[in-house]
Amino acid sequence: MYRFKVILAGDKNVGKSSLISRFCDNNFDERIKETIGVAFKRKKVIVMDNNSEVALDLNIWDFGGEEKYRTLFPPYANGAAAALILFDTTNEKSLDGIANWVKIIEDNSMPNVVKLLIATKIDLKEKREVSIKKAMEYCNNYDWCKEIVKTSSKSGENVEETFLTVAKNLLKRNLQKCEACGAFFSIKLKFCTICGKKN
Ligand SMILES: Nc1nc2c(ncn2[C@@H]2O[C@H](COP(=O)(O)OP(=O)(O)OP(=O)(O)O)[C@@H](O)[C@H]2O)c(=O)[nH]1
Ligand SMILES: [Mg+2]
Repeated sequence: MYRFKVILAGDKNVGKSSLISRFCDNNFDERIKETIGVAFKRKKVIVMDNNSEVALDLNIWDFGGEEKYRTLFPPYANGAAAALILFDTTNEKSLDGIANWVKIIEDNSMPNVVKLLIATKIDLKEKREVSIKKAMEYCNNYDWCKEIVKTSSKSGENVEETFLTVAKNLLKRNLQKCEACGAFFSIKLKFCTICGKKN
């Protein structure tokens, strides 16, 4: 099992904890409490690659978006292999925070960190303030941002898919398949950690 640190970033109330709760426990609570500081969950994900199943252990770190916790964010981003950056489609102001979250992530996470921009609460159509088109314009200055993933933790739409995309990218950026035995091992190594053959 390969373990990766995944962090969620975004302003207060954008729906970070709700996304994690839907993914890890298939649960949604309208009265969910704000996150105090930092919280943590684990979930195993199976990814298919080259006809092989690979199990990844995602260590998912949740973060309280409230201003008073901001000083905790850089150390929290330390060593993250993937970062989900959330904005709330019912709150235009939450888009403005993105640049700051991205900067701290790029300064503190792994150099090849997988970044994904997530639009939340897409079930609340009548309250929508941010169109995906507008968000896309805003994010066009990031070369890594090819698409915005549209999610609803209430309905579950695209939640599983989001984390599967993260897992696939983690695999692609961090692991290689041994040509001799078929096991996966770090792309930083020349020799397979299972059979010892040179790759
Ligand atoms: N309708 C709807 N409401 C949502 C969705 N996701 C979150 N919410 C609601 O939005 C509010 C904030 O959600 P949280 O998950 O606590 O947000 P957070 O980003 O973790 O907030 P902090 O911990 O304070 O940073 C709660 O009332 C949730 O029920 C969604 O997809 N649809
Ligand atoms: Mg929270």
